[in-house]
Amino acid sequence: MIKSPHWPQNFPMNTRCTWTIITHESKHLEMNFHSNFQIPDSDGNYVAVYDGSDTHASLLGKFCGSELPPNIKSSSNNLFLVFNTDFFGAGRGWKASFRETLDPNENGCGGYLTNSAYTFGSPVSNVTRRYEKNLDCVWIITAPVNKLVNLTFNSFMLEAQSAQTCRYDYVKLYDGNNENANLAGTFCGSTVPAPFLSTHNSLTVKFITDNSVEREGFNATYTTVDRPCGGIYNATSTSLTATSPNFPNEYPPFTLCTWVIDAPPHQQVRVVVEAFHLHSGQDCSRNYLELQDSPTVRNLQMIPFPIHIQLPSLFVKREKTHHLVIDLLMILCERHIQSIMHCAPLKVC
Ligand SMILES: [Ca+2]
Repeated sequence: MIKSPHWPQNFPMNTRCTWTIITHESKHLEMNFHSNFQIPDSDGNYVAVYDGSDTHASLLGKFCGSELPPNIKSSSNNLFLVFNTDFFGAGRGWKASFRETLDPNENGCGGYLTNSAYTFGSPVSNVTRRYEKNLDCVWIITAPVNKLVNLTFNSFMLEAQSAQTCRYDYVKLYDGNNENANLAGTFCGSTVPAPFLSTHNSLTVKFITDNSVEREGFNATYTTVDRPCGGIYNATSTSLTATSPNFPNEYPPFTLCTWVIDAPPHQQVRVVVEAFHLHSGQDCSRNYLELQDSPTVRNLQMIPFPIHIQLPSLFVKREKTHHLVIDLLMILCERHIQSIMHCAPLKVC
């Protein structure tokens, strides 16, 4: 464990500290910052991590602010840290822990996966046919934009939980591209976890083992699949069509689709709802189409319900930002036509 000077009190100004972290030659290092990371933002305030023994090694990250940095893995057996502060603003600083781990490339303990489909699992000893002690493996799976990651466990045999908690050996799934993303589940024991479909185009799988009791481990396969609806799109002068799933047939129940549409700077997004038919209800809480002018402004225009829009219905962004979010929530089903939208940038006068 290492930390900034005076932690958790404010660190001193105009200070430079360095740390060299070394482990066994065949091993690698993983380092993670703890919560309450706080380095006031200024040019001379930062903590920098280098993938080697000095600042000539490649820079893995330079961090300040209050957002927790991602976990870091070395490509060799050492890491070099620099903590620099200037005369502007003191803060609590940071605390980090590190541990030795396996080489992601040679032993399959984690790595960055970008294939459209791949099978991976716990690194297993050739002698015992069980996983090793003290593992900390992280796989980060990234699919193309507007694709999702579908992960299925083929086998799963880890040390059992204790007091209903997976505290010894476990697998954690994070619904995003790092360990700060939403935790989707923690698994241990011998029950094979259910398949998992990511919310966006990335998924992080973490595998931890402690220093006693090893089992056969796990094996999992992921595939990348198309989103059923929604996605991130760039509006151009050519119209883009968005529809509810299965359009023009009945949409599935309990579906939330989000389209994020960006236009180039100084242009607007124009949406024409050409067809619209959601299930009738008391209000908009169960089935609705919502247009937001930016991610932070909600309910700019919520189409009231029950409704059958007179066509064509036109929506033009009012703000001069170039970001539009469209949410379509469908809980009850209705046959026939639902919604279709065209988007095109519109020049701001
Ligand atoms: Ca264990």
